[in-house]
Amino acid sequence: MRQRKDVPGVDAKSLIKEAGRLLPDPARRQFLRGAASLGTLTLLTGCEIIDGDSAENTLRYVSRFNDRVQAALFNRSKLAPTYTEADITRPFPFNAYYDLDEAPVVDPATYKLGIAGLVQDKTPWTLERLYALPQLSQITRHVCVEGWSAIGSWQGALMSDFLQRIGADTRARYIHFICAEGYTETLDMPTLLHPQTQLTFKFDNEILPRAYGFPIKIRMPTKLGFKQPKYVVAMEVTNQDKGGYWSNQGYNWYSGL
Ligand SMILES: Nc1nc2c(c(=O)[nH]1)N[C@H]1C(S)=C(S)[C@@H](COP(=O)(O)O)O[C@H]1N2
Ligand SMILES: [Mo]
Repeated sequence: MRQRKDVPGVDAKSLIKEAGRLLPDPARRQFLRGAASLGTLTLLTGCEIIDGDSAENTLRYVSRFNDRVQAALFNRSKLAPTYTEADITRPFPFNAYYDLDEAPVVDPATYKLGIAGLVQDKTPWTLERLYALPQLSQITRHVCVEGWSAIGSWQGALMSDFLQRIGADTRARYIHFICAEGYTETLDMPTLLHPQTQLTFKFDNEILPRAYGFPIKIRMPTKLGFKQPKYVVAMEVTNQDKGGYWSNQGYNWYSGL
């Protein structure tokens, strides 16, 4: 995706409509059906939204409220649907904020996954060592906020196993991921500990091609596509939300499915 999301102007009507769209269900339906006003928004979100507050601030309050509701509803043991080989979308789409020929080229010989923050063992991981980890396979649906979805097959290490191996403090709130071309994403710990969250090395049983994030993609069938960093070069276990490429531009941070 290329376009920055439009933040509507100070026009109260369009602001309320936009804020309503950001609300999680069922609050959204209730809000849009009923008397949608800044007053009701304040009641619903518990944030003090005052007339004259900038549109951007108001939307930020509502989006944060949405994050809290989604995080509270997230069930760590509820599994996303899985599919069969025959369901795999071929060719699987490539997506990034640039064209494929501009995608990062990572040298496997010198690559190391950097580990930082609240972790006991910060030794960087070579690909040889990563590939020796026990691996799992999943065929799940990838959903992009731009309005397409596709079923793919991914293989890699279970993220919760990897975190245990490096002695990550899983009481920390987040992990911040950094990608080769500068894309970043912060993910919440409960999602990272979900049994389908994968440190992914392969697509369709072949080493991840450049298009799909060589050498590492974080794959989570419980989140929208833009929350799933490709070309990951470093991760930091932290209690600070360090944002992400698209959520910094107004997309909902949590973006659960
Ligand atoms: N490093 C990086 N990761 C990224 C992106 C990106 O531009 N750079 N785009 C995201 C978006 S919006 C989507 S939909 C998926 C696309 O993954 P795919 O190319 O494997 O389909 O990657 C996500 N991860
Ligand atoms: Mo996406």
